[in-house]
Amino acid sequence: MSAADKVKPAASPAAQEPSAIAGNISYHAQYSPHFSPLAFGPEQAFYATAESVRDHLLQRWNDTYLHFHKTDPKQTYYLSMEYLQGRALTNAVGNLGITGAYADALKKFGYELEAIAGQERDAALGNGGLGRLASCFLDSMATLNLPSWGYGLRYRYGLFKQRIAQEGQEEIAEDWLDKFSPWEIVRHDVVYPIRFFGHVEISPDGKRKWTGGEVLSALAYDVPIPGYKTKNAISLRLWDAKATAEDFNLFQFNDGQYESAAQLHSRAQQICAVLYPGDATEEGKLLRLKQQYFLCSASLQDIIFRFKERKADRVSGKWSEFPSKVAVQMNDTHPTLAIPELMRLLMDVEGLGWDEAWDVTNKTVAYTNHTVLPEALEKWSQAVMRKLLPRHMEIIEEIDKRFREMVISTRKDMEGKIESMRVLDNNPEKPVVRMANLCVVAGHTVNGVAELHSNILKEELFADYLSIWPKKFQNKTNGITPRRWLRFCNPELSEIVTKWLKTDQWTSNLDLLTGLRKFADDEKLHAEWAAAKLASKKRLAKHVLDVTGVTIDPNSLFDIQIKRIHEYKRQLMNILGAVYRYKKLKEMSAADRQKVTPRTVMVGGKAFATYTNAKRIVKLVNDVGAVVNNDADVNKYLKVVFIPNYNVSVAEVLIPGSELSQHISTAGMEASGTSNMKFSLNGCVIIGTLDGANVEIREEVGQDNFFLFGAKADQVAGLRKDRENGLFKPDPRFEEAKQFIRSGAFGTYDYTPLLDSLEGNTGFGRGDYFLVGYDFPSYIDAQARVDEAYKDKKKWIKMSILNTAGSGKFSSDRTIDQYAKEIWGISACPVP
Ligand code: GPK
Repeated sequence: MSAADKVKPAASPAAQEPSAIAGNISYHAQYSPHFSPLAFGPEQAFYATAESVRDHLLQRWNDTYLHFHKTDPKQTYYLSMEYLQGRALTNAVGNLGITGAYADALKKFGYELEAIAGQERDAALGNGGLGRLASCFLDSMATLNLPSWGYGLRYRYGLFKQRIAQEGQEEIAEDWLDKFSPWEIVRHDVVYPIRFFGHVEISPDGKRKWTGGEVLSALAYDVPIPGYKTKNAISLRLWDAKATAEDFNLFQFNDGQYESAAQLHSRAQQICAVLYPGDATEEGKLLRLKQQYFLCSASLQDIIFRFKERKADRVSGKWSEFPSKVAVQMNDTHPTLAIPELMRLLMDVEGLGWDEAWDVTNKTVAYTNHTVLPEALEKWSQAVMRKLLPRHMEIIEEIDKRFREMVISTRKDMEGKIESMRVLDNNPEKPVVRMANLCVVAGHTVNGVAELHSNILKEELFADYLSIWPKKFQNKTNGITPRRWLRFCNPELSEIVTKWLKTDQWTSNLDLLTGLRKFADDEKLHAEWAAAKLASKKRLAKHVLDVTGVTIDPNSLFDIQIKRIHEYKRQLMNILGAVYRYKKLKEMSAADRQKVTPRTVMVGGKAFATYTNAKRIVKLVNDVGAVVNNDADVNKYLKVVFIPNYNVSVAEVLIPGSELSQHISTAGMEASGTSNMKFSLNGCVIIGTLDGANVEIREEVGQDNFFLFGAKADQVAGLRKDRENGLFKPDPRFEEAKQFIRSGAFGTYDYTPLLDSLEGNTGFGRGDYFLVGYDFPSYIDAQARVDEAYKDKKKWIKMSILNTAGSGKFSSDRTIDQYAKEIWGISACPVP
């Protein structure tokens, strides 16, 4: 049926009333010609609705841009290679306060808003925590009215889709742009040249100029980001790579040389083709470095353009003013090239001397570290860097030289440390640029993402720099947006919170949640709380049935671990625990089984395509599930489910329905974790180690409301030594669980290499680097305490309430407010 059959189209952008909104949706269905006019199924309804909502966003975006332009405040630019935006429709209408009006409008076409919102594809331009953090930060920046923008890349294919087949995980190209994204606005007037390769020319007066090579164009796409209950909407500006008509060789084409005629066009397409191209090959490494430079160069050219645009007299200088108008935050080391690129633009294009350019750069850029895992600290081959970015390599060499000279002349005592602190590692076998060191040397501030992690940075990873720059190092404990992660994803619980707090202000002032503490024993609240949880559990169970075909019991304890699959996150310990539980259930009498707390263990997450052990873990969870779930003796008491294709919108279903969630990394290895905050906020109790933000969550919710186990961060090094020296005596339960898998109880797949990784340094053993063996007994004991606690319904609900009540600190509004005040020096600039 055509949209026009139901509602007369009306071009009324930013309409507020349901009937006017319906007219506008109808208008978009017919005059934004993406589909033929007669079709108006749920999919077409989604696109037309989104375009109608976009009208609201655009109006705000324009007003905000103009307001920032006139007020000329200091502005933050968040540079990130990743954003995990997920779906946008529910969030947009929710933040704009027009959910009800859009729901009513869609009813006129016979549609439910929720179902239409479910049509949207996730924008998955990120891998995991770091990317989702960037997206939560954008929401908070807009909500706090901060002059701030995000910059990223417009990947054609975002994070792969995961399919579970007989052999385990399969990766399929993701398709968020297969039709189109209704949220992005292409800016044909925002285009910058980006050079690769070439060489440096030196003019007679000594000036250096990078020239030659190949030049592509960066084209801007803006995704408007609305704040919650504010007129401000900021921008996520995503760059796409383009070649021009001039780059197209018509002569070659007419000569039948089709591929070489469009060579530059195809190179441009490669740049933003995929998020995180495999970098096992030299080509892959080069492409990844190109992506990073592309983001940094386009963003900085744009930032400088805007700096000049806002005041006419800046066209010819005033560079000392730059750091009072611009803050650049580098989200991990991926955008480190912002440092040499800003230096290059200031010196080679704007004509500043080294000292002045260095001063401006240093006062402008700051760096967030998200991991201490050595393999994740980026190091780029000097040869590759010199070939792709010859001028930047010169600048990096000069930064390195000046840093060494500074230390030698001012800090004799540090001389022995210089080699490891330098930006360049000139090891003749493999000379590299150490990106983290470059960030520390060049940035004005370095921050970790949770107290424990920031302390490890100061005491270990960056300890040597601390004595040179004691004030450079800070902590900014991560946070999550309470809009997406409670208000919109869990409407049942949100309503209860609003009702008992007698206000919905908690949505933007999350500390108000502490007001729930005084009702933690109230039976009426308990009843409402339990009913909301059950509703969410049923929704979750339906999702599980839809995507796996497995029926799970909403009255069992829902136990969830969802995150990227990584050995340090120890999904393997979780599944060994489930295997141990299964074995004990099998051994029990039927009468004893009836006393057991029924449990549904759910694990979800993607393994990096070439990470073999992570993929084996995915396979193991699936294999264990296939046996356990079909075992009629025990499947009333235990189910094990692998949730395929974990992403933001799946998390929005899983987290509200969770009762226990596992955050069980080896202490000291998870920088923060952010899903732990989302679970706790939704009244889910955590079983976890003293790692990352778990430490602070436990402090906030109270230690009685957190199931703690495992070694502490400061024990880990000693325990690894013990293990190496044969001093570790494994618990029989650990041996039993491994042996059960080795016996073939879960099929014929060879899990030997995976299980051997948990053995000592003998034979194939990798020494159990992640200390699963050491922590396993205390993990099993903690799980037994969970079972007992769950039997006492009152006690459990109280724990659940106290988790929500203690989550106020973990709002990304708090985190961003701290960044704004303590790192960026920016303040709110609300559109009047
Ligand atoms: C850290 F280094 C990285 C990375 O490349 N990707 C990523 O998602 C995560 N992270 C940490 O592992 C989490 O502990 C942390 O909460 C998250 O970044 C955000 O800080």
